[in-house]
Formats: sequence, C-alpha cells, structure tokens
Amino acid sequence: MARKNVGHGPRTLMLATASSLILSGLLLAGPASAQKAEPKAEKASAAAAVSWEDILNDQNTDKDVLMYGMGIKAQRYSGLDKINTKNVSLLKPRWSFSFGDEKQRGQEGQALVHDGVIYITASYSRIFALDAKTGKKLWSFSARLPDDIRPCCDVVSRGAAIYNGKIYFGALDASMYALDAKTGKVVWSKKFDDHAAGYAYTGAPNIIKDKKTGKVVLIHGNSGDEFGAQGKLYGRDPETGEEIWMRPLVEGHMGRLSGKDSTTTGDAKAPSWPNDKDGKKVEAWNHGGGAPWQTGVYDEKTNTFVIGTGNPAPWNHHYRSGPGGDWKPYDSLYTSGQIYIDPSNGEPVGFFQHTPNDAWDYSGNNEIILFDMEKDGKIMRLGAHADRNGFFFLTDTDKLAARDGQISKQTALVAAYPFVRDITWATGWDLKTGRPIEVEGQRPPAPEEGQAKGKSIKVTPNFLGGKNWNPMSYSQATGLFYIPSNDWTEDYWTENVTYKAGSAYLGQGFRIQRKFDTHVGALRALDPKTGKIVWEHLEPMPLWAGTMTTKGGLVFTGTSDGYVKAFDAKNGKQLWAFQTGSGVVSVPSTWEMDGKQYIGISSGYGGAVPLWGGDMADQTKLVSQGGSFWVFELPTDTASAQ
Ligand SMILES: [Ca+2]
Ligand SMILES: [Ca+2]
Repeated sequence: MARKNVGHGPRTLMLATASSLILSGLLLAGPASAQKAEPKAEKASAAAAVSWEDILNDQNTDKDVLMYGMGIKAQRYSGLDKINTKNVSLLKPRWSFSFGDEKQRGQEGQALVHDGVIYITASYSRIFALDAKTGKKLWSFSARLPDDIRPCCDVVSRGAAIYNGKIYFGALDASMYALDAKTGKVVWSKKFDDHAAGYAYTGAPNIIKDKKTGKVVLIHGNSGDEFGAQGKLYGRDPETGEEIWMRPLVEGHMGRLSGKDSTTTGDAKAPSWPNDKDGKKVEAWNHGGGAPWQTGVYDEKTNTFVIGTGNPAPWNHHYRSGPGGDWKPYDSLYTSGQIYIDPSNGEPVGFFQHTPNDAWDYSGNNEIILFDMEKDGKIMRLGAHADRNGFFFLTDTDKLAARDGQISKQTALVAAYPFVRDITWATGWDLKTGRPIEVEGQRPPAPEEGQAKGKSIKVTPNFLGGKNWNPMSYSQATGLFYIPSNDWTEDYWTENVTYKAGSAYLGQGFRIQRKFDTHVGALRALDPKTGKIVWEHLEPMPLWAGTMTTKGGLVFTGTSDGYVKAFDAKNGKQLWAFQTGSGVVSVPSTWEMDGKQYIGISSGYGGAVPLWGGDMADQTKLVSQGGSFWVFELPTDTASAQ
C-alpha cells in the first residue's frame, strides 16, 4: 500500500490558548444526553460470570478478552496464530457496527470479549454490548453528561472492565458505573469529583484481587491535569461502589482509608514542592496534577498495583520552582512517573519519576507492561514504559514493589533508550542516579519583567509526546516491543497564569510542528535487551492507535487516515491494510470463536491531535469523523485450510 504524499504547502498557525481550551471543552460537551439502557433485543447466552481466576488467566485463554491490555501483564500479546504472516493478506470484514447518534469524535476504546459478547466503549461515555457473531446490538448504555464537562483532549472512552456479571466503565463527568453485563442496567454509579472544575474520566478501570484481604478491588483514577486537578487513585468495592481507599498523587496531600484520613502521600512537608515567601506551600501545590488517567497493571507476585501519574500543574515549571527559577531541588513528586501502590490500603510503596519537575507536560501516564528479561545471566522482572518524553524505560519491578519504607526509587532504573529521533530536552539518563541528563536551555524561560509571555524555544518531542496514551505491545515470540511513536516538535513558551476552578491551568503556550518531511508517525520495533530499533514503518500522519502482537507473527494497529494494518513482527513489512472510512485511533484485540480467529477494532477519528495538534490538526481536517466497530476474519475456505 503506497503511502499518501505529505503536503508541503503553507500551514495556518494554530495557537492554543487558555481561552481556546475552555471553548473546545464547552463545544465538546454538546447537548446533555439521555441516560438509557435499551432492552436487550434477544436472549443472550447464559453467560457464566467472570471470576478473578478468569481475569488472572486471561493471557492464556484465546476465546475471551477480559482485560484492558489483554492479560494480567498488559502485554497485548495473543497466543493465536490462525491468522498469520502467510494468510493475513486475505483478511476481510465479517461485520461492522455503527455507534450511531449524532455523536462521533474520537473512538479510542479496546473491546472486551466474553461468552460471545463484545463490550466496546465509545465517545461521549457510551458502551455497547454486541453479538460477536453478527454485530447485532444486545444493549447499549449512554451516561447522562452535563453540558459543562471539561475533557481536555476529546470526549473519549478507552475501555471497560468485566467481573462477576458486571461491566465497569467511567464517564466524562468524573463518574464510575457498574452495569449488569446481561442487560446494561445500572447496578450502581458513583460521582467521584467535580466535572465543572475539570475532573473527568476516560480510562479503563482495573479489577484486581488483593492477596492480603482476599477482596477484589476496582481501581480507577481521574483526569484533569490541564485544569489543575488533584490526581487521585481510588480503590472501590466492585459490588457496591463504596470507596475502600483514595490515594492523592501529590506529595503531602492526605489520603483516605475506610472513609477516614489515612496518611499523607510521602513526606507531609512535601519538600519536592517549594514554599512561598510566606512560608506556605506555593499555590501550585494545592492543585498539583499527577492524575492517573490511564489504566494500571497488577503485579501478582508482590501484590502491587502500578500506574502512571500525570503532569504536575501548572505546566509552567516556574510556579513549581524556588526563587530565581531554581527547579533542581523540586521534583514535583509524585507526578510524571510510575507509582507502585499497596492495594490493601492504597499506600504508595515505590515511585520512579520519568520527568523530574516536568516542564513540558510529558506526563507519566503511558502504560507499563510487565515482562521478564534475562540480564547478566539472571531473569529480571521488569516494567517497560515508553514515555511522552521520548525515552523507553525499563525499571526493576521487585525494587519498586519492595516495602522498604522508601517511596522514591530512581535507582530502580535499569535502562532508558531513546525511541524517537532527535530528542532535545535530555541527552540520556544517568543509570547510577536514575536521573535525566538535561540539556541547558530546554526549559521554557519565564517572561521578562512586565511581559506576558516568555521567549519561545523549540523542544522535541512536543507535549503530545514521542508516544501518547495509545498502548504499545510486547511479543513473547519475538521479544520485541512495538511502539506507536511520533516524530514531531513544537515552539514552546511560558505565560503567566492564575488558578481559577474550571479554567485551563497551563501557564504555557505552544505550536506543534512537523519535524520531518517524510513522516510524523513511526511504528517502531524496539529490542529491550539493546535499545536498538530493529525496524520502523513511517506514516504521514500522527499515530494515535495502540498496537497488538500475535503468535501468528503479526503486529496490528490503525492509522489516522483510516486504515487498519498488519505488519510482519520480525521485519516490519506491511502485509495487509483495510480502509475503514474514518481515522483509527483505538486499540485492536483478537479472540477465537467457533474455531476461527477474529480481529476487532473501532474506527472514528478524534483524540488530542485535531484539538491541540497545530500543523498536524490542519493535516487531519481531511479525515472524516465516524464511529464504528469492525470485526475481521479470514474467508472460510482459507480458515478451514489452515
Ligand atoms: Ca483471554
Ligand atoms: Ca497533561
């Protein structure tokens, strides 16, 4: 499939400002939608309820997909090989389902599959249960959204969780829902924060079983760092929705356990945040950011929950630095890193920061994949994370999970490899200290006295990142990671900002720009033993879909110009592409049914790029909106010939 020519004409500048952010938030909200659970059209199969053991074993069962991440380690690797490098070129649609309504925009969900039913979330906090054979709708549910929701980066939903006859998913107004898996009726719902102040939820929640108490816990976070949200992680009883614990992710903020104050997160004095002239913490600390808006992963061996934390708020790091802009002693803990949590009580036990005192909105939210790797003759248990800051991190899971009284564990760093071209903010990482080697002049300078804006600098990667939320995958067959990355840059400058609830709290302006004429997106296969990029496949538009890899030797992903594609996992050769009619910014999954393997993926363009992407937003104006779920199969005669 030939790539489209990349345009070189003059581009309109798109300056994102605080006011345009708020405007887009209001426009995105649209009319309030009616909350409804449509009656199921036909009798669903007598589905056995999903147990914790089923979830724990998800990686090894081909007939279902019970977790975001397709397995307990979130590797997005399937042991299915009926569709493989030899026959994938014959793949064709079996059916397609339209999410319908006037609501379109970004479809970023990953499907769950259980007992012949597909559960897929869609834009504007909707979820659909579909017959996996025919695509016929069994039920749908649309959360009632107030008209003043403030999602920073489109009205997306990335997925759901399934457990014990219920489906769990979060809504854009900072609510969590439990629905009856058979009927879509609401079992419980919890509103956990103030949407008008910028709190929202877009991720897929986790279900884990705490080994200590033997209780199953529903874990979810929030989003809203761009509005100065306080990042918080919640543990709930999945049967009732009652909160078990709440853990704030800003150092010195107070947590909750069983409805009462528990402990502060780290040091109560919060030394990683400066004090003001009056001796109190700086204003930024009260808001802080650090929102865990993606999905975490559970390390069963150590009974520890791991999740990425968002950027500190505001973006402008001068508000989080000492006198004269002295940022070095102030890391803005526990933002822009990965935090390890004891699921019994929500206590933090370990933290590795990807970007100390983050001045670029790199955030640390991207997924963490757990895997084993032989290093110096021994098997290490590692977490892999490709950050928006352009580095691929390997961290020592056992060190980070150790209950040793230390939370900050920068020395758990095993390796940090660049996975995009020409990173400008750091030259690499000091493996002894576990800290970045920063480049002087890459932190946007404060405005001069009497000026509203600081001097503009150029930074790579830009804040949308070397890789954003869209998850990478790890192949147990090749030992490689498949990273949906982007090469792009930005002009970046500081602005003065004051906190106002519900208003953007950035203190920074930007213009995202193309870096290379050849491409923006780059699907890259990275060898975790060496950091070497084994192959790359370039795309003209930003990559905003996740990847999945299979025992059949394939990597699947989608492109912003509408294709679902399959590549040879060994060499990156494109083996199949199908045009879905809108941009693909979702996450593929695969399962077996009646002896055949299926691939499922949503189509529907949106996400952060068309809202924030500057030159790239202009480029993507050509892409039609949409909202559909596609299922692909091999022709029957081909499948039976396997
Ligand atoms: Ca499974
Ligand atoms: Ca952010």
